[in-house]
This record gives sequence, C-alpha cells and structure tokens, in this order.
Amino acid sequence: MKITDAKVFVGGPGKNYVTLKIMTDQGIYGLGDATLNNRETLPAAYLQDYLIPNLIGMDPRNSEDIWQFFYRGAYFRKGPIAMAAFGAIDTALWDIKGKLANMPLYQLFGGKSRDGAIVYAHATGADLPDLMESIASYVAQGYKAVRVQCGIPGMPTASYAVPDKKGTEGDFITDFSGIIPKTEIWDTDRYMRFMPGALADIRDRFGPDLKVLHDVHHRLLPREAAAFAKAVEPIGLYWLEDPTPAEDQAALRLIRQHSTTPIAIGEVFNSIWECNKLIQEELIDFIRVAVTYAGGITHVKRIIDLAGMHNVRTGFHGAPSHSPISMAAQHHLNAWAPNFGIQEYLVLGTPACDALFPSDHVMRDGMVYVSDAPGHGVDFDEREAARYEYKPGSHPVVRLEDGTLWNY
Ligand code: GCO
Ligand code: MG
Repeated sequence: MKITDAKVFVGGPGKNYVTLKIMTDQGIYGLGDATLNNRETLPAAYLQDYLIPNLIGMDPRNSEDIWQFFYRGAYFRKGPIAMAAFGAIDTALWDIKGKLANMPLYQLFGGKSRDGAIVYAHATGADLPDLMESIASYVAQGYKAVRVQCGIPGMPTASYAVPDKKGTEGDFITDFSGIIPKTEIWDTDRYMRFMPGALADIRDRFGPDLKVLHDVHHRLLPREAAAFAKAVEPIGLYWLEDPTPAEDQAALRLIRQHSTTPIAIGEVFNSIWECNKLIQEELIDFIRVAVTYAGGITHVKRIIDLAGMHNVRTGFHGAPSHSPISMAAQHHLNAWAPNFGIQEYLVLGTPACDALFPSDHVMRDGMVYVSDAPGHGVDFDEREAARYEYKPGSHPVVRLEDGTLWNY
C-alpha cells in the first residue's frame, strides 16, 4: 500500500482550520488537523514544502516509522509548527489504519473504558453577575463542568478571554481584524484581590457538585500563584490552569508545597520532553496537551501512558482553534484512556462547521459519545472548503499599566 498524494486546505467558518488529506493507492484517504491558532500558514507550508514530498510513496500503515522519520529526521526537533505538521500526518495515518481495519480508533487503542467522556464549557462574564448568568446557561444545558473567567473590577481593559461589555458573545481569543495585536492591560494585585472571592461566590451559588475550573493563563509569578492556589483551596476547584508560565517548571514545586488545589498545565507543550519532569515528579494533576500540536495520536498516547504511571489525568486542550478532526482523535483517546480526566469542549457544532466536517460524534448533557465509524469518524467536504480562505488573526499582547510586556 502506498501514499499517492496529499493536500492541505486552510480556512473554515470563523477559523483558519489547517486540514491535511492523505490519499492512497487503495482509494482510502486519511484526514489530519494542523491548526496552530494565529500561525496557521506555517504548519501548512511545512507540510507542503517538506513533508508531503517525502510522504509520497511511503506505506501509510507504518505510522510509527513515518513519525520517527519526520521527528528524528528533522534534526531541529520539536516546536509547535513542526509538531502540528507531524501531528496532522500521524492523525491522518491512524484514520487510514482504522478504515483499513474497519474499526473506530478507540478499538485500536484497547476499547472503551467509558461510554461518555465528561467535557467542560467556557463561561465568561464582563463582571460577576454576567459570569453567573453564563454559568447558569451551561448548567441548564446539562454541563457538569465549566471553566469560569471574569472581568476584574478596575482593570483598565478586559482581561484574558472575557468580553468588554456585558452580554457580548463571540471569540474573545482571536481578533480577526489583522495580525497586529490589540493590547490588554493586566494588574496582578486587582486580580488577586478579586478572583478568590468571585470563585467562592460561584461555589455558593452553584453548590458542591458543579466542577469549577479556572484558567490563570500564565499571568502569575510563582509565589503569587502559590498564594492564589492556597487562597482558593476551600472552594474545591476541579483545577487551576496555567498558574505560571511553564518555562520555569520549578515554580510548580513551590505551588505544590503550599496547596492541594489541583493543577492543570500543558496546552502550549508540544512534546513529552516538556511534560516528563512535571509528570514524573507529580507536580501536576492534569496534562493539557493536544493531538493537534503535540505530534498527533502516536506521541500523545505516549504522554498519556507516562501520566497514568504518576496519577496524572488527561485534560486535553480543546479551545475553538482545534478542528473537529483533532477533537475527534481526542474523543477516541478519551473513550479509551484509563487515566482520562476531562475534555475541554467549545461548541463546534454550527451548521457551517458540520457541513465542512461531517461526523456522528455526539455531545449531549455535557458528555461526548464517540462515533463508531471506522477511523476517527470525521469527514471533510472539499466543495464546502472552497467557500473559505485564510483570514489573518492575532492573540492580544499583555502589558502592565506602566507598559511592561507580560504573558498573554
Ligand atoms: C484554553 C486556552 C485557550 C488559549 C488559546 C490560544 O484553556 O482553552 O487557554 O483559550 O488562549 O488556545 O490560542
Ligand atoms: Mg488555557
């Protein structure tokens, strides 16, 4: 069996999804996702200019050797652009394998460990009452877990992923007005004074059963993060995410020494080499990597197995930037993984998105039920794809009030 061709598509409804389609001499094709939010053209170019010419003629069944060929063969290893491109190839090859076996991917991993996998939604508010309304609407839809982000009183601009004005809907992460970023102003003191109380109010209003998650988005210094994690301990968060930027992994030791609040990290990691110390030293509780830019199913499965040895559960990244293809790959891993924790899930199911990526995966009452179709179970409609083109977008940059650049 041979790979005969591969094509890359960039575009989609409200997102620049990077979709890879690998064709074979047996008429079976596989689909992968290399969407790297706000840098989408780069994995697409890596695939087109370097990887696809090497793929042609390879046997698609040898997904492990192909992964090693690209990873070890690159010489300059890792990095989100390369790992997103390798991840797309790997996911497409697993898709082909599943179609050849006529089995859904979870069967190839070892079968189902659960019927439905719990997911969490993003509740946001310009202020606390606005956030309470947003949480209530997710609870009414049956969600059992929500991530809560709130505007901070006195903060000069909206902070991470929250709207400027009450009741606004939309994408608060990517700004599609162009590649020159907007600026957010951040003040740690105001955040530290306000957020623990807001989280306590949320717990009071929604009771003990709702799983409440909060994302600090890398904004605190290690000592501040330790103090924050300690202050919110009585609230019983399901997790506190990215309390500090993860380049300084020793910071996690300080946080652990001061609190038992569960910590989730890893959405910006792209290899096992950024996860292994945090996992082996049991400094985190949830690993947040994504199939999209952590090298695909082959590599993420290794991370899951390592995590399982150290009581670390999965909590894969599922921001709206991932296409339904890598989300589906994660649904299959979530159905199988003995150490599954939770899945981040942003509503992808708009009619336009479903038309571009048809599938039978189901989200109901805050749980995802994986499809039994062979492979990952998501298709791609090329005629629909022709309606979309690349639109430049950007994440904001963050500065302190005196102008100092801070972590987005
Ligand atoms: C999350 C993340 C995202 C990121 C986004 C950047 O927890 O979902 O923090 O919302 O900000 O993926 O592109
Ligand atoms: Mg996050």
